[in-house]
Amino acid sequence: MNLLQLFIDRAADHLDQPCLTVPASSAVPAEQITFGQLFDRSAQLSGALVAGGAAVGDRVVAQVDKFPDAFALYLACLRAGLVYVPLNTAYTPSEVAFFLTDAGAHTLVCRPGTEDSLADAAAAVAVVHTLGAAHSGSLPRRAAEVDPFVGVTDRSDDDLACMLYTSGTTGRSKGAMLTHRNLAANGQALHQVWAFEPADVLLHILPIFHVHGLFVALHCALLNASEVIFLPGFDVPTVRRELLRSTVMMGVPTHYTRLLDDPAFGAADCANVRLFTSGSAPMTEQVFNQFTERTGHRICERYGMTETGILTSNPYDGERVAGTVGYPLPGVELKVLTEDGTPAAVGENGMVWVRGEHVGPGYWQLPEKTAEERSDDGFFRTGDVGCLDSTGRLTLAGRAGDMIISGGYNVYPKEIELVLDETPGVVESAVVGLPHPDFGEGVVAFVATDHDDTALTAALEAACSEHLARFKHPKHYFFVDALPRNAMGKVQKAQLRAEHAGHFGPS
Ligand code: MLC
Ligand code: AMP
Repeated sequence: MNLLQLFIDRAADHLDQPCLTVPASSAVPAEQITFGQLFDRSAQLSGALVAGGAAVGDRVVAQVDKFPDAFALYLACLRAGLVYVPLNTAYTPSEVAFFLTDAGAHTLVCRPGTEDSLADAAAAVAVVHTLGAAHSGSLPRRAAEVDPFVGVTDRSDDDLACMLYTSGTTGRSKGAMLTHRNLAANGQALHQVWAFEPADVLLHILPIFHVHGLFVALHCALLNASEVIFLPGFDVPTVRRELLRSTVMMGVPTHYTRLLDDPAFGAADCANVRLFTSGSAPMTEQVFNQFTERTGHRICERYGMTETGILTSNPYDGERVAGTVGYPLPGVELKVLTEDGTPAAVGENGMVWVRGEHVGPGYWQLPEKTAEERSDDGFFRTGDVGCLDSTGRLTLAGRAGDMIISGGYNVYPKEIELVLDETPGVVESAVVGLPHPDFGEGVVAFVATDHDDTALTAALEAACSEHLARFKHPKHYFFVDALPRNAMGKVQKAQLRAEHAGHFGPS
């Protein structure tokens, strides 16, 4: 079944009720649309995409800001059976070029004003449209000229709905494919375990180009036909104001630490809220406890990933334990295996493997990579290390690789090292994450060189600006004569992390 049909069915009795409310702010115009208007809008945008020649199964890549039409674009793709591929707005043209080519995209929808910088990248696609706030851009203009696409294209559960790029350990991103079934199963499981209620109002503070903001948050709201307060970004005063009439907020740990950094934030702000959830990055016990002390709320931490959706959650009614990510969601089979493939004992760390309807079919056009991460009996290897307690509650210990999670965004050191190593004067580099009070982990680079530090810093920053989204840029460079290596010749990243753990101050 087409996922959009599920949303339309759930909202059938609520078409005149508010769906997305954008409060007045400096970033985008205030706007409110109902469920009926959202679905109509998706039909109009779908009409424009199809009129441009996009056919069932084609990939539509979107790099757009956050406003109601951007969400309608996602639904427009579902409606016409197109595969929606959202991109982080921070990605540079050279990053976008890779995604367009790799996805074999038919259409690119980008921000008004970025067409020129994306012109080279867009040579790979048949159609380029722009989409901005307040119905601006060529896509809405085209939509006004053509007939809306009013039907919902028949899709089987196994057909692709979306593809989200997730950085690979080899430094290149992989397209994680997600089917209509994967998304429907995960949305319904979350809607159930977080006990959504008819009067819920979701405060939406996340970007809508990742699983967390697009699927976890918005699918729950759509399945519940709930109003969403749709904030274009995260700023503490606006969040405090809008929390007053919200019942649910989903965030990454950085959102919670920033709220706690405001000494005036407290229980009065949260009087109407029934559920705060956190995920995408580990939340420290300290933040969990401080939040409880200040507000009386125990944040419900959950764990997931792009390839699989959300896997576990602390219980809604039972005990939410700081530092743990709770129990598998309904439909999620989860096991922890030691290196020799046997089940880990209670309390023993091992690799987390998962299976279920929520797990995507693999990586786009990478059958070998897909097979590498999957066991013969269909379990997916998450790359996360953790342990189960005697009740089946999961605690994560970290990642098997050296991925950094900064403010909820994944950063793969290899991708940055490749850019740094290309810079004249760099012998070699090692990128690691150090504890950071705001982002959880902050990206830093150790650069082996005999060049002048100042000139080299400028050259490294220029190289990063050309090739890498800003959130991936090292926030500090350490210049060294040589990188520490072990007897096997492997760079000792753990040593670098330990020696410089206090660089950004107490975490
Ligand atoms: C922004 N900056 C970051 C950053 N975000 N640097 C490192 N890490 C980050 N996460 C930098 C910018 O490049 C810029 O740098 C400066 O900070 C200010 O930019 P901004 O855009 O104003 O930032 P801000 O709005 O403060 O963003 C912080 C944030 C954002 C925490 C709100 O990062 C965010 O929305 N994170 C959520 C990520 C998310 O949704 N993850 C879900 C992945 S799905 P300069 O140098 O220009 O000043 C997933 C699965 C699952 O993981 O389980 O959910
Ligand atoms: P992504 O590839 O962006 O989907 O990121 C998924 C990764 O984020 C997971 O594999 C985990 O390593 C991490 N992650 C998500 N939620 C949590 C959490 N609650 N605690 C710790 N790590 C998390």
